[in-house]
Amino acid sequence: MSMNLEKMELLHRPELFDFHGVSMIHYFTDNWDNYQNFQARPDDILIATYPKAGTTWVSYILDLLYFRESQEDRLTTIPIYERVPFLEISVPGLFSGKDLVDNLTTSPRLIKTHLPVQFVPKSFWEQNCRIVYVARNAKDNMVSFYHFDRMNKVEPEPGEWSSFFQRFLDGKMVFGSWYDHVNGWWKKKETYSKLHYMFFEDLAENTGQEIDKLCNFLGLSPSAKEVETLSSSVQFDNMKKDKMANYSTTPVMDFKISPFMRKGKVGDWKNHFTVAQNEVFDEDYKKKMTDPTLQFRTEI
Ligand code: PPS
Repeated sequence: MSMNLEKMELLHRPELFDFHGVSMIHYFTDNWDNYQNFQARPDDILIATYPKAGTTWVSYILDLLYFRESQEDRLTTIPIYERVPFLEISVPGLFSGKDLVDNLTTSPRLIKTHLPVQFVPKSFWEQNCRIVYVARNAKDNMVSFYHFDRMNKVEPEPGEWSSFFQRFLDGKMVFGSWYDHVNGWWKKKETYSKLHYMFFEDLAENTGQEIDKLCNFLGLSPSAKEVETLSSSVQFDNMKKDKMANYSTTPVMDFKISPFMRKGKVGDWKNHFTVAQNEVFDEDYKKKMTDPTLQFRTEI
């Protein structure tokens, strides 16, 4: 895939609009009919997340689990966003996630999506594909999203932190409300057994244990030594310096504003939320997050 810098400069920041009840931007809806008709294969693995919840981290883990030994070249030559294509993205002349997935020659194919559960192409359900959902606590997720929107030209302008904060609470973000996203996917677990729901905070606290759980779900059985090696390869500092994992090869992001691998921490929200914002947030959170079985940790 060639990415044309000149074309990127012509891009304007997109506007949010309502799409079947979810805030979206045209880069993720232009190709709607095409990706809704996506033909999944039974061994496809879908990595689903709300933006900034740990997609790249888990994509990288899965990619190494499946292909580290057999396709060593891949690690040094193919960026993660091509190894694990983003199904719904379409930036004319630059990216079509659907085409990238269709051109994958790997088995399994690893596919990234940020779609809320009700937008997932039906073929994934019909083929009974494995799905890994990663969720991150709302406060850190919001902060990470804010910095991402500052530096990523295919995202809407974030505006000031205080207005971004309010928009997040109102669910007026790209891919809609965080609250609806994490709850929608959580509920899906009740009726779809091939869904592994994991948390960014658990992965940060005990990477090896989360890799073990993931492998159990995937039917893989790496040795303890392999899990230890993998766990160390995917720590933040290692991924941050890896050009094929840190997004430094894409022209749509301005790392002078903020790097993609920014901090990778649990609890960075404390450096952004004012005391008053935290109170407003907590009050609103209680009203929206009424399912006692879905619990997040905002510190570890
Ligand atoms: S995207 O654009 O939606 O695909 O972004 P996503 O990959 O979901 O989220 C990016 C945030 O995940 C952090 N990250 C990590 N944290 C800890 N360890 C590792 N290995 C790791 N890899 C990515 C990344 O730094 C972003 O979070 P913030 O808080 O902004 O640093």
